[in-house]
Amino acid sequence: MELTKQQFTEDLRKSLTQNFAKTTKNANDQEIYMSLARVIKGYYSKIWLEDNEYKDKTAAKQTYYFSIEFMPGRMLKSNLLNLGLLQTVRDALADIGSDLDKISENEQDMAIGNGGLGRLASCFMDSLASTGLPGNGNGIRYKYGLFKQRIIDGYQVELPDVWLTNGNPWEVRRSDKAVEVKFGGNVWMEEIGHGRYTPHFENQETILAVPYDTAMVGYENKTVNNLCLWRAELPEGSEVIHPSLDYMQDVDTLSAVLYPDDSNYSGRLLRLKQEYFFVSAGLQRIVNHYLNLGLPLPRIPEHVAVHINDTHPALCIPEFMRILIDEHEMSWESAWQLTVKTMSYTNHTIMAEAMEKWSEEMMKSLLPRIYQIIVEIDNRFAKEYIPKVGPSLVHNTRIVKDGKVHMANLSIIGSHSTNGVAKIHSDLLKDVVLHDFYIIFPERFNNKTNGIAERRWIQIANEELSGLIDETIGKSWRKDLNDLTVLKAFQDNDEILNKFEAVKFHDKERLAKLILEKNGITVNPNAIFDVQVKRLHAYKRQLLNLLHIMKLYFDIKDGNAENMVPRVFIFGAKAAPSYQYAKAIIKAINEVANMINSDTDVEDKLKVVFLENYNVSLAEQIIPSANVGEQISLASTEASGTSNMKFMLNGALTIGTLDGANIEIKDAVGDENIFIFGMNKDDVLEYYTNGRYQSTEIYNSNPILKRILNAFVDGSIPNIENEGREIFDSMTVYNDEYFVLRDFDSYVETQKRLEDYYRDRHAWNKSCLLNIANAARFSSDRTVREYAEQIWQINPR
Ligand code: NTF
Repeated sequence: MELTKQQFTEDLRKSLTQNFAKTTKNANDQEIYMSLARVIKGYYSKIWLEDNEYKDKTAAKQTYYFSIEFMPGRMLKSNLLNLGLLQTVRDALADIGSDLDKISENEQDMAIGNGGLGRLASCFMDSLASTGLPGNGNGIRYKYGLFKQRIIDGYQVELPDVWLTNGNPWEVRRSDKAVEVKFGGNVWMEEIGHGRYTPHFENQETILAVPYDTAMVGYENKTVNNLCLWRAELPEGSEVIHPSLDYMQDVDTLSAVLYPDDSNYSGRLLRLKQEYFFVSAGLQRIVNHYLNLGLPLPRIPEHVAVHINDTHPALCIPEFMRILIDEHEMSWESAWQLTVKTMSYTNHTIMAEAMEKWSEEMMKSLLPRIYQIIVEIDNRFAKEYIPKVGPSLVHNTRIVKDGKVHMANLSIIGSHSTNGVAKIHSDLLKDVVLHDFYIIFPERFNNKTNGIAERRWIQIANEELSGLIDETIGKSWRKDLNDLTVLKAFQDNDEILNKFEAVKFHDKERLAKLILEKNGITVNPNAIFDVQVKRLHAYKRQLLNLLHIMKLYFDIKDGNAENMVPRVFIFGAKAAPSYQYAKAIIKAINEVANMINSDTDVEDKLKVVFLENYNVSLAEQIIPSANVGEQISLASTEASGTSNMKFMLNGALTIGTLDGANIEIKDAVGDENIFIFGMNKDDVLEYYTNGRYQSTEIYNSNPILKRILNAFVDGSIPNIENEGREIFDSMTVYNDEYFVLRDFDSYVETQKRLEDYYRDRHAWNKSCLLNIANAARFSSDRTVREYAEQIWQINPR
């Protein structure tokens, strides 16, 4: 939008006076932030209103992306960038003696997600708006986001994330759009003639769902979509009949906390309540809005697509059926057709422990009507498909069995599309994990490789690099990332390559400063910055990284590292609070870090840094400065990964396995520009089928590994008596579930190759440039366009 510095400064002054009775001279940074946010909201709200009117007028089909997690991070710069105001506001603030970066730090990260799944949802929100696609989010407004991590004595300690204390300036509470969501009680069916039934309910608990809307502003266009987050409250009128304390507490806890488990299914009643809560509220609002437009219900799939992001919102399927049948008297057959046409589903993991399976008992007592509908869906599925595909396939794919409701099965049977998030992952779904479904519904399966919102991950996170790209190839890449390919023309131009190297060096200096401030560790910006940032999980194998660090440390101690290129290993990772083993690894990383960083023999050859409280904002500071991104999960276990794409876009080289999107990154950049090691998925599957892996054989026959692992239990690494034992046992007694030892040698060799390559500055810089130049296919703009065309059938404005 068009705006002069003067006009903006005027608006900010007004806002400061109106909201805080302050001037630009005596306001503090928090007050400036709040006032600024309100001014910005004022600017985009006009566009928001206009786009809503446009959407209503055209009644064009819209997508609703249901996700129990979102992780937008800070909104301020993102909104400024997308409105085209970043520079104007930066300059205007500088004129009044303020600094945009500092002001921005007063915004609490909106961290209502765990990791990859939630961040992907937010990248999609940015990309949908920025590609002009009508696509909205639907989720929960948790009072407490993902815990804040402190590291105390090397241990992870969790503190509550009270992100709403100062208020959230971006959200709009819409009380008039509140709906009721009902739980529990009894349901019985009354026959109303012609073989039709109507349900009756008693003793239900009613909770009011109040939506809070946040504008998702498109990049320099006219689109503003909506992220709708629901809060649980006492229903109106409940002050008349005095509610019990238990009930009031129930209402309060429902939308209070995000479950802090990543890739792990909890099975707790409150979680099931949360799932139904945001699903029911979201669908009610969609249907109400649709009917208010005066459109006929049987045509709803022409106007509405509902996406189920992982299985947490799978109750969309029976709830949509309930609304159509019970509230709008539709026949089962018609309702089912509409439901399958409207719904689509993404699977994000093949980890068995992440597969949601609710106990029938729990489902029946919490959601009696929904349970009935699920059973009916299941029975009809069996009746229809046993004659077509035989009893055994149907048995394997049934929704209700062994006393459990299988949510992935429900999601596939009740939708028209099931996709994985990278080629290898989608293939594994078809060939292995969901093979039986694939035989029954081959046309439903497809792949949508993940992507990242380039605006946040380079334009905002790396302004200096963005500026250099502008200088080199012009600015068109900011609108269309495909234009980055023009950079290929400069791959042998040393003058340009040196400029890119200089930007990386500045980024490293900035991170070095942050590391000194936060951890009190001095790191050398000339060292290789080698980064692994992601949730802590055994399958992601942070331990493999740590074992390699120990190897380098012993090399130094033995005097075998004379010519080593100095390295700084940087970690960021939260562990689920109940995940003992992951926490043991955090402790081990921190104790190894202390040991190495304080050992004067090491000098600055090797440093190890664990940055606490990894989140979106910290990622924006860390990723630009990486030389190397670690993507070392066991092949077949990481569905896609998305930090791999962020590193690539910021000119870091990947060291990784043939897993997730690493494979597609390798295809994009070529073998020379990525470091691949270890087993591939077929090697892994082979071990699974023949069961022949014996980690102790490797332990006993590999003296280097033996020495490293022994250090975990013989006191060489101080202060990890219990954790060291747990890790040692996992590698030996418990047979190393994720084949860390099996991939160790290959990893070490590849790290050595990488180090040698780093010495060749021309070759290295060229590879970095080619990573950036080939990053466009990992833009989430590309991903959402594929969803829009192939699954949702929605069109850009
Ligand atoms: C994650 N899954 C996968 O582990 C990542 O590989 C992937 O990049 C992201 O989803 C986004 O697709 C999860 O977070 C969960 F919860 F499904 F395990």
